[in-house]
Amino acid sequence: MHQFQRTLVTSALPYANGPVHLGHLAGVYLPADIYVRYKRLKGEDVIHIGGSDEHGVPITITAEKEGISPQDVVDRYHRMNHDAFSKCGISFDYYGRTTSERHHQTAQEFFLEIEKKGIFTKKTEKLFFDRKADRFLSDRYITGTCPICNNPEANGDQCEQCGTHLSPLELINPKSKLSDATPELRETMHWYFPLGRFQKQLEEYVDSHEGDWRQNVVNYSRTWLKQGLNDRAITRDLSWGIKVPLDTAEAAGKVLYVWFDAVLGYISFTREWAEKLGKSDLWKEYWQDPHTRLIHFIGKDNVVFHTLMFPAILMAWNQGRQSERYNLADNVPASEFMNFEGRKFSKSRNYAVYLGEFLEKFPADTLRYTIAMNYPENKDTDFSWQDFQNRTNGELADTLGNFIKRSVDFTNARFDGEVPCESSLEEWNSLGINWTDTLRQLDLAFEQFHFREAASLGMEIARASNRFLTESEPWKVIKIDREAAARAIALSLNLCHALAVALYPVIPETSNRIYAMLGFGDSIEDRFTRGSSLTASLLRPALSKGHKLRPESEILFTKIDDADIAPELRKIEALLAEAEKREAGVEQNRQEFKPVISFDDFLKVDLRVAKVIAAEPVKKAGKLLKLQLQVGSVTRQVLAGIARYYPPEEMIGKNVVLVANLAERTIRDEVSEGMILAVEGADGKLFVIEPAGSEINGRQIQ
Ligand code: B3M
Ligand code: ZN
Repeated sequence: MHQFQRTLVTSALPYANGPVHLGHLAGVYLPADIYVRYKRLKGEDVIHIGGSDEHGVPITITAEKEGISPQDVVDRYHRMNHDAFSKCGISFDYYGRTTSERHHQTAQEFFLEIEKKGIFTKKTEKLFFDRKADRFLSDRYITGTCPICNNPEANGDQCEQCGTHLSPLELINPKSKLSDATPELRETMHWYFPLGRFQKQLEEYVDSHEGDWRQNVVNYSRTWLKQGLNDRAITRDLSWGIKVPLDTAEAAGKVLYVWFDAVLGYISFTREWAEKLGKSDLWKEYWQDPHTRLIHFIGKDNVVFHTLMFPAILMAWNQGRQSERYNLADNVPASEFMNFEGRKFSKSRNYAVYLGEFLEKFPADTLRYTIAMNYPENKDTDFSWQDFQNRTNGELADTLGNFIKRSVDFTNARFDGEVPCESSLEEWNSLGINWTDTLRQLDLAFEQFHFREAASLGMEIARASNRFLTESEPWKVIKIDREAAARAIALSLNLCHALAVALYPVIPETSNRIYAMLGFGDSIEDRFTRGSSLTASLLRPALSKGHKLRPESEILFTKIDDADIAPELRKIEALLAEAEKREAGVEQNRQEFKPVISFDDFLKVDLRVAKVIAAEPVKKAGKLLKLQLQVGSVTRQVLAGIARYYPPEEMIGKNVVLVANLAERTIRDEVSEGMILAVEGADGKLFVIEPAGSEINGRQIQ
């Protein structure tokens, strides 16, 4: 084990194809931010790199739908997400975009290096091509009928209705989403990354992290490894993306597969960060110095890209090199999912609370705290408005906010806004808080990504502080023993300071407001970069006698009334109702009824039960069966368009419903004396309606 000097933290690059929602925040961005803020508190060298994933087919689909360019789409969502993150206090050192020049260059550099080493393989395959649009169609651009559930709007990669993963070749009646044309199969050549060649190295890599990686991360990776790693296509026939950097005919019109380029974004953005600082080589210390720790924060759906794909790409780069070798990730803390009011967030179904919108109504720290307390570390968790309201009102406002305000107000009112006396170590250690244990537990919790526990430990200190102040009653005691009151309030102020520090990674803005009330002119970030220490802030009182507070206090948290969240709850209800309707399939079979008719009109239709006594195909009319029906004592001949669904012999003996008084028609020289009733199934198949009962032949249906 080597000593780590530096940490590079990355957060999954959200697609710039929609706004990020609370689920993303909970799984990736908040945990990453809490982690880096903690590292900064400890005075460690850490940077947090993130940015937008701006390639990929869904972006071009959005662009086409809206009639704008893919660049317009990514410009919009890059800005939107970047804004939402900064409002939420997610402190990226750099937030890049995969459309940047530097990124294109970096990704191409990797492609060329691996190509030069002869690692890629090339394969020709048949893919759907849209002649009208003159384009190859990626899976997402193809729709058709699902072979499993007959959903007529299945996508080329998956059927949303039954959840089956599909290949476009399996779709019945495939159609191009671009032109509605039926696509044709055409040959095309692509570059493949032979993951299998790195199988052994990857197995060793994953094995070496057994025990320090989360079990789910090891398990997902092993499931893939056990199946044996296959070649993965890393190019596509598309125009939006990073061009395959070769001047050959076979490279024309091809771009890198979005996942191949996206993971390299972490590197490009670190380079851009360094360039922005005017130290263009600094990025190498973060990627190529083996004493730097690399941590990827991601959601569980992205695990294998980070534990197998990306490491394999780096292994391919490193192969045969003595210098400029890249580090592999030391940890990949992948989260489970945070649900929303008991259901999965779903962008496509609009079942989500978007981060930007949320922060227009409620402050970031109340959200950060609630989400930290529901961090989906080992299992899926849930965000509910009720829980958000309870935590805000009870834990943040009543416990933390109230304690800070009472301490500061009392000092300002009765002790001239100054810390009235020195607090001793002995007093500090008699508050009912074991500081050494707390510090150790906090450190473990933050370092091992147990963020729920870290936030709870902070809140425990707040509870103990609140209890101490309430029990020591300095506002009463001061009337008889000013010194005792001074000692109690000095301790309380020191507790305010400790709380600001301990809770800083989770609620940074609040911590800085506490710092300001305590009379510090600069932020916690500034003070800690200049050498303030976490240990010192917790293990002993930090404020000396005479330390001046700011004369005004403020309310740190506003309570949330039922009325504040009522509209949100109503919105959920509407969204849930919609989702349920969709699930029940009501949406799909929306009933459109014909115009109303009178009862007399209805009585005009003579419906009879009839029995099929003979059936044969009609020559030159492949759809039709000629049926002889027994209706009471008479027989009728009817032509029915059911030949594709019923062989003639299967019809014989069936009871059917005959429209007995329909005007005669002649079809293909055959007379049809009525119609039989049938119903169309999901895929257009007809089912003949068969009334049950043996003594009903010839009866009228009423
Ligand atoms: N954009 C997928 C996602 O947002 C993808 C992550 C890339 S990380 C390099 O879930
Ligand atoms: Zn299906």
